[in-house]
Amino acid sequence: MTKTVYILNGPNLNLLGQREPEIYGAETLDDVAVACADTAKTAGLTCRFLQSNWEGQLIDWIHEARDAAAGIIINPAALTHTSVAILDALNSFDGPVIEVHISQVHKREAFRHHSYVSQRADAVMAGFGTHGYLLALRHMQHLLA
Ligand code: DHK
Repeated sequence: MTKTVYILNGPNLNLLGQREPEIYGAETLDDVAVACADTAKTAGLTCRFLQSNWEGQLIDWIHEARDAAAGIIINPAALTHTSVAILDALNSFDGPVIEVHISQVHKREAFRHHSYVSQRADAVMAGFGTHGYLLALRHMQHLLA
């Protein structure tokens, strides 16, 4: 049976491709989901790709992943910089966690430089555009081998 990786996306990422394309690019979140499914298949993994604008929904999916997933890739979007609750939920998960940011957050406003999630993440991707999700999946393959 293939291992499942949850790929979780936080607030406003449903608008990917429309919102600030000069920062986040022209690809839509559906494009990213298709590319992730493809890369996961090549890597011998199954991915469940999810997005919510609601912090509680993301936390419920992290709890679900405790039994259903071998690893989590998460772009918490703005909740990266504010959510102790997402950090606490990730601390309840035993497998590898990779944090992804499409943009290079350290080149941006100071409030984007701190991440609560980084205190739990085993690896962090920032500034690779949407390709960062695919690199994260490849690294997840390595971590789960
Ligand atoms: C996405 C967001 O929506 C921002 O709030 C984060 C992140 C950065 C990204 O680069 O994917 O600060």
